[in-house]
Amino acid sequence: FPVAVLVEICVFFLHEICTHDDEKMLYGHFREDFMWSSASASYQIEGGWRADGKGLSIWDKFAHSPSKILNDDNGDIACDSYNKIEEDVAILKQLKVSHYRFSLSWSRVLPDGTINNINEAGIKYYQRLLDALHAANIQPQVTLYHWDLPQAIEDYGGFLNENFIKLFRDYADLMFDRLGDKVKIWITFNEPIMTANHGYGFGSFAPGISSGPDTLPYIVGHNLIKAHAEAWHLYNDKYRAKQNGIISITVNSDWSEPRNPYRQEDYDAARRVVEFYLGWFAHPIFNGDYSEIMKKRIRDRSLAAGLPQSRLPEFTPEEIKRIKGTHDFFGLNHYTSVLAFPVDHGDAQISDRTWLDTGSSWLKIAPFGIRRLLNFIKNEYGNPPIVITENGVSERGTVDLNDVHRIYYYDQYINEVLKAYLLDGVDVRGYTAWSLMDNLEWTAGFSERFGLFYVNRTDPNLPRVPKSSVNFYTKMVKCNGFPDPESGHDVLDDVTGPELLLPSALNLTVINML
Ligand code: GBH
Repeated sequence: FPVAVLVEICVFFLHEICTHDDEKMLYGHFREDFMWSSASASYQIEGGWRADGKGLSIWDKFAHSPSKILNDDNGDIACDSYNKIEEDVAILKQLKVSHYRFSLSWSRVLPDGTINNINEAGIKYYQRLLDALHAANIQPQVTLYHWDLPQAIEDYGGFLNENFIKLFRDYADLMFDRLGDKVKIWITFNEPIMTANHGYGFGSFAPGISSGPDTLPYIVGHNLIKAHAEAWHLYNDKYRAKQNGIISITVNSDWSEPRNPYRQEDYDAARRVVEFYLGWFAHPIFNGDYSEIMKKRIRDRSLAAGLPQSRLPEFTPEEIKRIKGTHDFFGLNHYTSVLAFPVDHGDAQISDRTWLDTGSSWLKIAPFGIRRLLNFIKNEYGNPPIVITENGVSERGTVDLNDVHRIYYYDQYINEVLKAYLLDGVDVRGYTAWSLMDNLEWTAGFSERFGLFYVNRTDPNLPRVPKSSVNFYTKMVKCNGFPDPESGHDVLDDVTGPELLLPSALNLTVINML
């Protein structure tokens, strides 16, 4: 061989070795029956806060308390989805998704939270929505609880009261009975950690309780896990045989890397972050009981603070058995990653300066994290079927329908999901884009916009207007992934516009926009 050729061969292989999987796009497809979905939540889109006998929820009350929500926005009208079933189903049809994930407003169907007082008008709204979805051949994924607890239940202590478990079971029973013939996929709770920590720890979310940040979140989590398990068993025993659906929980988690990859302490911190985030709920439900890491850490700190016992409540052996296995799939919401390292009072989390900003301060674009988190779930929780029930990105400020940053985000994140599926053998069954349309982003109000569709709030009709990402996501759905451009005849060939820009060019655009 002439030296020049040898050098060239070496350079070629060096390049192959050095370009990590993480950086290369992978071509390929998801399972044939892959569930492509987009999501919303009742309080964020419905409005109709007092329509037709609806009771108040903790978010109604919270939003009407001064300065809890940016600009004092509230969900009184939101996207008016209570009156816009046709419009919502029309945009889902435009997206060509096979599924739609939405949540039920508990106080719309049970104004005082209990089955003593059933609001038929509320149930009818969901029946009409389900009928419209079925007519459009879109399968519903229904969340029973996405944070809008009936205020009447909160008045009796909400999640802190063990009676919550029975109230949730009754509510679930009614919903399975009245809606279950039209629903094949149920989710009990959305992101329990947010209820525990933000609702009853920091108090930054409804119901805004911050009186016992070290203890109350663990009590809330404990009752929530038991309520989930009771709803799962109820469905399993009473409804599964005739309704033939599946039911599980959706947990959310960031992925966490050590800040310094050469420091064991940072590795341990990164592991703890995921174990306290995802594992708090996933471990009891998939593996049985809280993880040793969590039990030990909280016990040590409780005793060190002079308490007689751990702040983390204990499950009895019977409870451990009853909770373990109450899942039909692993529901996962994921948005971003962090770098962890230990400090005196816990584990600090920062982000890498190279990760792109978005419209939400907490959300940095770090696509590699979703693949690692999916692998973590595969390895830690017995390789369960995973449904990604939320993933997405926001913008704020000036409206620009050409949302190249969102196209970039979905392109990169979904490709990492494909790598997890094809290269790592993770059993990924579905992907859900958060969100279908711009909506009430909780305490950020309407200022942070996650939608594929823009909602023009200056027009009283609140029209849904497609952003450029609609076209992109629709093609992703139609292609069921990433067809190889060299194979010639694939649908992605007719993609035009920003998705053809090189990633580096896109990065610049994204930075300029935000
Ligand atoms: C999901 O929560 C929700 O399920 C959905 O309703 C929501 O609209 C969507 O994501 C977008 O946020 O650093 O104290 O400011 C995502 C969970 C919410 C967790 C924001 C981290 C940071 C709050 N994330 N939170 S803070």
